[in-house]
Amino acid sequence: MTKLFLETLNGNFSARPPFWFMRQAGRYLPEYRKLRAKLGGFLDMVYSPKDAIEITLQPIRRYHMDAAILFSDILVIPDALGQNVSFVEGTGPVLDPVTSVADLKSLSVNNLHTHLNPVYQTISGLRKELPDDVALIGFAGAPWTVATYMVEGHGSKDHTAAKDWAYGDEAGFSALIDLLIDSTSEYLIAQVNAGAEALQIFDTWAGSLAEGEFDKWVIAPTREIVRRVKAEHPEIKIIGFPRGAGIGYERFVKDTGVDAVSLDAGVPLIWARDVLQPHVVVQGNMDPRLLVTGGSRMTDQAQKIMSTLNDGGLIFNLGHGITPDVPPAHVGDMAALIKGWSKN
Ligand code: 1CP
Repeated sequence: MTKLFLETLNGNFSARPPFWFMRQAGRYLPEYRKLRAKLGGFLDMVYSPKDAIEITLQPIRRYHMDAAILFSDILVIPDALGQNVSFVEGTGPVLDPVTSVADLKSLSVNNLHTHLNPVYQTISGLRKELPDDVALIGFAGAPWTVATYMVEGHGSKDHTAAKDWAYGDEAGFSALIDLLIDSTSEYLIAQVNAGAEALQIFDTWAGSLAEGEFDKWVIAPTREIVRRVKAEHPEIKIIGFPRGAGIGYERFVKDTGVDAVSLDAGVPLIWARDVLQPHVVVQGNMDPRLLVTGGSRMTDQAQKIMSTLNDGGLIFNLGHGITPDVPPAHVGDMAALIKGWSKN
């Protein structure tokens, strides 16, 4: 059976765009919250193939998106490198910060695949269980974004500690980024070996960097990861998400070698159509708050995205992840709208 999501990535566009939603598995779904309350630790769920498969399938059962995204997290890489990572209820991720080259000595790629083997098992299990027309997306965080968590020790909006290291000791910070390029490339290649059919690289904090720094810490590492993954798997399609990059999106699509780019809600649709779509498939970009709003404000914007961008390559998605306060019924309304959509 053909998979609309992969067809679009391969340049065969359809009357309606394929769709999935970032963070489509998670806390807005009562069945996720129930399982989470029963099972306890977030990372334990990620490293349990049985639970991770179930959580990945939950949104697909309800809405039959065109793609499922592996249930995992971007912070499994620091965890696999040997940094202490935990997820604290109500706080989010907490890590023992690494802030110097000396701290890097405690990290190593030696146990990467042993540690992440459950994730590979989740992927191969999902390939057996997913409906024939649903593609499976593997993912990782981009080096810059993962580094912000590793250096700050938690989520932050301004990334001062990571920037202070990057700007003040470029060689030292490069050693961290190189470690992340190595481990992330290996991890993504192993995901494809296990059965991932496309990959997304999440650079949530790309928009926080000054101009030259964006090229150094976002574009260059992403280009190197894309190069290494494609050297092993030339056919695999890779979606980049340099969130908040502004006009930097144009250099990102031209210089990294990604096949598709995920747009945050701030990217103007006509600019995306004229400047980005000639080079890559675009994905996005409805403001996730509109999924909370619902009704005609939500559906009008979805229609505007599809009528502006669906003459070229479009994967319908949000500009960022679904939040826990989204009513599941609104996600159902969106799924029905997109499945029934055609331009005229
Ligand atoms: O139940 C819980 O309390 C955990 C909530 C949760 C979930 C469901 C976290 C903690 N991670 C995830 C899953 C997840 N994370 C997925 C797979 C599921 C899906 O998309 O359906 C993916 C792709 C991610 C990616 C991720 N994790 C990103 C990049 C995308 C983005 O949203 O910007 C980032 C930045 C993270 C870090 C992270 N993990 C969890 C939280 C709460 C955060 C954000 C911390 C912060 O900066 O405040």
